[in-house]
Amino acid sequence: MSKAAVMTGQNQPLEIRTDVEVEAPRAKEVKIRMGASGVCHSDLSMLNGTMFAMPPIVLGHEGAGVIEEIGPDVTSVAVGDHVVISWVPQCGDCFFCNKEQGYLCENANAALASGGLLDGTTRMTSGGAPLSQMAAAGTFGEVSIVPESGVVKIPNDLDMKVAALIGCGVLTGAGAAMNTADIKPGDVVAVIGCGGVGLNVIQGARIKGAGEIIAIDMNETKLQMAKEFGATATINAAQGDPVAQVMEMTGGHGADVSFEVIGLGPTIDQAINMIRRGGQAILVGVPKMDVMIQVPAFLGVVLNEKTIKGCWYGSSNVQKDVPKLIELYKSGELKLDELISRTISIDEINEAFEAMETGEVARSVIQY
Ligand code: PAD
Ligand code: ZN
Repeated sequence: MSKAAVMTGQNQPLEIRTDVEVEAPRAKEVKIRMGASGVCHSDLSMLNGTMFAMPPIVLGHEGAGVIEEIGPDVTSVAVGDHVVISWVPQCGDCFFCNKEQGYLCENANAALASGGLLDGTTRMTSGGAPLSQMAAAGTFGEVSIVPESGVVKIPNDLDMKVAALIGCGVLTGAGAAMNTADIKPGDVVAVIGCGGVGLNVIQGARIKGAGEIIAIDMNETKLQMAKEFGATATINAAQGDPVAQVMEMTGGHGADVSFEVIGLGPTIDQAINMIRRGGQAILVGVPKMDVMIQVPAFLGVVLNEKTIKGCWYGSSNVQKDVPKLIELYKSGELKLDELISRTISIDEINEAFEAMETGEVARSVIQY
């Protein structure tokens, strides 16, 4: 039996269960002893109803651990390997994977919607009842089963907390800047929302050679952190209209590229309105289902040739991008230790959600 933090209903505190049974991995699945898991806003979004959840469910999708057991037909990893979990298990052979868009993998999408693994069923039970697994993962559990295609092997000496963060916040944020957007050296980049994901957008933009990076948040602590990650200017959105301020800072043209990394209608509008003619607005934050994009087709998009582009998992092909990000971390270009505001135990998960809501932390990371 093992321990896991379980969502039992919308807006209910997660329950710490100690009676979780995890069955043996089936074909092309692996059992993972979790080393660490970050707490991402998407976990909170499942809990508060922004994203669809199927309780009882083990939340958590940003994790890393050690392979404890492998199921039949597993060939790419072995017992004892250290791995980062990919919450989009990329099958490598579907319509999208064949177009090198593994982040849109068809098989992964079906699993994500099912609350289970690739076959739609879960490997965890508590009190005899099945527990769903968020994003074919469920990293708020000491032990989990994930698809073989949902793990990426990493060096054994990489700190588990750092590795966990790569699994979502870093792949998504840095990937949004390095893969999804087309940032040219010298570009003016604006990032709205400087949490765990937004800070990674900032450092991805720095690595891509952005000339100016304008960080926008309502929280002064986050704006200070944004500077450490590469922001060259900050705007406190609680003190005046960020669009007007970006326009003023760019001689009235607007930013070359903006990123929305919160998931709110008004900040999505800001992201679209603060880019220049010919600019790109990249939407990363996950909004509620009923949020609409409001933009005049002619004056907003056609005449000004604006690109509005969604971003899923930083457009990452995980088997290529995880090693690349680890290299950037080792060379000192990618700051990952600095993202960890708090190291907590699984028992403190509800406090971690509170800290996220008050904006105190970039990331709380559970150490198992
Ligand atoms: P977070 O809570 O750590 O950060 C959000 C930041 O936004 C905080 O610093 C807030 O202070 C700031 N903020 C809130 N409201 C405003 C406002 N009106 N104006 C300016 N700043 C504001 O979240 P996170 O970084 O973990 O996640 C950010 C979003 O990204 C969230 O919606 C999450 O679900 C989404 C996400 N998307 C993907 C993807 O593939 N698209 C992956 C992972 C996370
Ligand atoms: Zn996440």
